[in-house]
Amino acid sequence: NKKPVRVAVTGAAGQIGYALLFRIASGEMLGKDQPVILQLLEIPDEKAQNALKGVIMELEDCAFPLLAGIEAHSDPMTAFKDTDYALLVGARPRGPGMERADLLAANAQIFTAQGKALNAVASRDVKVLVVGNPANTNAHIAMKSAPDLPRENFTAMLRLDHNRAASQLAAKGGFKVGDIKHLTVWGNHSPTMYADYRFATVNGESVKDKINDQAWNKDVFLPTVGKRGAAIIAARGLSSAASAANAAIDHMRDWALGSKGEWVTMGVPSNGEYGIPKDIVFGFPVTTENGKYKIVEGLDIDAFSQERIDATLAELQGEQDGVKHLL
Ligand code: NAX
Repeated sequence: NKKPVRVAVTGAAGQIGYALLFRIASGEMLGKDQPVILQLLEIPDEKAQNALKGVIMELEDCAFPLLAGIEAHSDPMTAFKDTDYALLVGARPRGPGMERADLLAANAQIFTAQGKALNAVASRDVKVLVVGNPANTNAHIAMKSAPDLPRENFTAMLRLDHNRAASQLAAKGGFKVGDIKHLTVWGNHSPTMYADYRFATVNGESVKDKINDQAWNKDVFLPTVGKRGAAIIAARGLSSAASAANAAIDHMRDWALGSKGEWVTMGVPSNGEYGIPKDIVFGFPVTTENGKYKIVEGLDIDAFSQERIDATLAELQGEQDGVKHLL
């Protein structure tokens, strides 16, 4: 019988939270033998705290055998106490008339405070996943605000983009989505991200050779994956939630339990790989084993790919320069 681990989730009463918590509690993230204690954080606002109470009642009503405890919090300093996993989902959405700089500043405040709280009270091995947008920059801010934690513990979610890319490729090529290996998405979680299937294989054969259509790559595939979030908002009237929660589960499960040699995409702080400056949180292909991830190195970057990587990097540098004075 395993000892319970502590999983903190912020924005727990939001729509991604609602699609996420029940799956964590049922063992889909950390395994069907791993008990969990949920430490849920919402803003102190009465409406949000009430909504959180409702979610907790529903979690109780599921009678999940693996759910060893549930806590409601309004302060990150208590929510992150001894936490082993932290899923930072809550963020400040863009309001009407809000400029990009205002959005960055509002989130910088949230993620500075949460980074400091993790630094002060979380497990020294805490695995942090930032989902709340702008996810890469928020992860960078949290990492910079937590100098006593290893920098590699801070990651951002690119897995939804990765999964979207896999599904588009499967549809185009008539592949089973689960057969696609060695796919990756470089850069920022934004429409500038570069989904790259040059190395992808299906049953050992090259996906690029099977599709062999650069115009489709450039004019259909990349824009479809890049603008998928907007397409979902247009269709549903709400942003992606179940697919985002699913991607968060995939990200954490693979990080904790290993990717068994397969590539997965994670936004992680660069150490200079592929010319990306140190500490920029960038989508890279990684493999995971024993609770650690490793960036796949030595891949050939052709001229088209370099151009895409440069564009998404420029956007990220702009964001991260824009918050520098706040850190
Ligand atoms: P919701 O607005 O439904 O929920 C967010 C919740 O976070 C709210 O209940 C709010 O009260 C709470 N919150 C806000 N600030 C907080 C703080 N400082 N501490 C604790 N809780 C706080 O949004 P939802 O649809 O759940 O999306 C959450 C975030 O995920 C958004 O920033 C969104 O942009 C981002 N996304 C990121 C994706 C990714 O791939 N990285 C994809 C999906 C999603 O768009």
